[in-house]
Amino acid sequence: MVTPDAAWEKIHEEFESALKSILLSTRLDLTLIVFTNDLGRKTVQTRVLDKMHPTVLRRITYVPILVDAGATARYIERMGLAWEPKWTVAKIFVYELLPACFEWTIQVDTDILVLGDMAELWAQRHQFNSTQLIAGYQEYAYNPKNMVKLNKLGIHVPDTKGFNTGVLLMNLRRMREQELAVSLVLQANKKLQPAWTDPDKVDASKFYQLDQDVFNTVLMAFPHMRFELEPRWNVQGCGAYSEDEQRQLSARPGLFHFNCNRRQIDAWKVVTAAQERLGKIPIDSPALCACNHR
Ligand SMILES: [Mn+2]
Repeated sequence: MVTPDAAWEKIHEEFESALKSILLSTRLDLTLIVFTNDLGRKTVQTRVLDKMHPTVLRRITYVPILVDAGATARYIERMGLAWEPKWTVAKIFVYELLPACFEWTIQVDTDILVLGDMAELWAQRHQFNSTQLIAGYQEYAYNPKNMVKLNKLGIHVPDTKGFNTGVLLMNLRRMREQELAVSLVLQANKKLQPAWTDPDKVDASKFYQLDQDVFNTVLMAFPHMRFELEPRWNVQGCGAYSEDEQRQLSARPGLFHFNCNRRQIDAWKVVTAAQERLGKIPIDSPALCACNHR
């Protein structure tokens, strides 16, 4: 989970609600890795974990990782890029930021609500073939213009929908082995800056693609690395779902992702009912121990 400086209260609220929904949806124990700053680390400790019931706390191993200094910045520097790292960049370098003993991870934004059993999503890793390394689902508010720029560099990017990075199941071991692919794209991006349409506005020393663009660039140029999740694992606020799709996704929901100002999915019955149930369960409740809240 990634937490920016600004709007911490909103993020804290999102984080708490996302975590509660995860705990309620599965019996799995969690290694909770939170990418944040020092304030975020303390806030998660004092306002969330310290308040939890001991039986619930037993399920969680908390691993805060500070991204505003340290490994991310050094990694970017090593590639010769001067860049103000955005918070979400941690997603790209997660395989570098986590200890080598972490072979797999599920990476999620804070703006989510989980209703399906995370154990089912976790089990999807057994379905990966020998070349796949990241699983996700398509982006509903995708801008293909970013990809066109890469075609100019000879990186072939087919005209297909991109990947949303709000929910990713990652084979970290394989990502470490394939580090070259990500590096290549970052280097390509650096070379690309002067070719942008309005060069006056572009600082060539800075890196402009956000995490999702980088993932899409890699995964579209190297589609054999990509594993497609079922739509139920990333039901997006950006999505323009038909009534039929809504019915299907509501019948067996996995995870709701409130992107695009929550737009569509916020009003779905299954979402409002789950929000209401979650709201009635305080963070210190032993009910978060393990059950299924659907
Ligand atoms: Mn999000």
